[in-house]
Amino acid sequence: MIVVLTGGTGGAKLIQGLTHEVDPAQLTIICNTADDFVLHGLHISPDLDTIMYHLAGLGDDAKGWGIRGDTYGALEQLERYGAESWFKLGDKDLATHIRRTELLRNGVSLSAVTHELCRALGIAARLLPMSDDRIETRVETGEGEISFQEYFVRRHWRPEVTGVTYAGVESCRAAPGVIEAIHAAALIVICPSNPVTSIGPILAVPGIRHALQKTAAQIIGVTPIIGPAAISGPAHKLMLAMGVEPSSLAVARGYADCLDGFVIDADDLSLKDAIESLGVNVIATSVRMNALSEKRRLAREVLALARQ
Ligand code: GDP
Ligand code: FO1
Repeated sequence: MIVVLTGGTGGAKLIQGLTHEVDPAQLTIICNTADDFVLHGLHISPDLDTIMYHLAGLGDDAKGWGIRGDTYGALEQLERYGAESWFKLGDKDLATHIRRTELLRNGVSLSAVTHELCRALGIAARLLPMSDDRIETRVETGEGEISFQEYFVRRHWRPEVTGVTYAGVESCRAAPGVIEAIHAAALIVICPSNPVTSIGPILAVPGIRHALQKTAAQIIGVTPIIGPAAISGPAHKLMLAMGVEPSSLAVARGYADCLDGFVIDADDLSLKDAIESLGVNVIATSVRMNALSEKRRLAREVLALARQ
């Protein structure tokens, strides 16, 4: 069994590659839920949905999120009513949030809702939220504390960040099956996801980091950073705000207590020795994934590193 730790868009690319290289039924995907928020009275789980749509073959590769070919009629109408429209919810995507919200209101857990949605979409892989409890990444800025979606989408990651916290994480519990999957895995892949807002919250869920340290599985990470900057998004800005100089070395240091192997970009070959001195096997290759062939090649390299 292969366990994958992921956020949304960056992780979805590698997971797409993995589903072409191994039987998807072998995959258990543990997904960040600290980006979840409520808008229009609906429970939105952006990372779960990004991964779910990609696993179902519905994902929008160009945007990285949402459903391919979705329309925005409902959002236009909401806008006419004066509702908030900065978060672009497509018509089909809205159906996911309506169904999820209804089931949650009926007392169904987020993991059971996710299972139900994935079953309906014919997904063979197992997709687990990191927790059924509410955890929320809060971004502290010079203008006050805001949610991650407000910072990322509404404010286009412009406000200066002074800190990031995961509200609710200390008292949350890992979702059913998460710790068991980590212990039962032969390989665990830490996706090239945002280390602060995607992997950070997963590792902060009580029991997950400890399970990663104890499992007999090979743990392989892939960097989301080339040189001093993220391939996309604000990961480097958020690392700086956490007092860390952004680089693949810094990402590897953050995971070093769990890692067996780490994949960095060939442009960062000069960091290989420093990362290996953390006791981690390193390969330097091209970590950019645009075409499916690149996603598949990187997935194969991760599998090969685990076999080494
Ligand atoms: P989010 O929850 O939608 O932000 O998704 P993730 O946290 O999974 O992904 C965001 C991270 O993916 C960013 O830090 C990017 O640098 C990284 N990323 C995006 N595209 C690529 C890519 O092609 N290759 C790699 N290695 N990382 C990528
Ligand atoms: N990202 C954007 O940059 N703009 C959007 O309007 C937007 C809408 C959206 C709707 C549903 C969904 O599941 C994801 C959406 N995302 C959007 C992506 C989302 O903000 C990011 O993938 C992650 O939450 C960042 O971790």
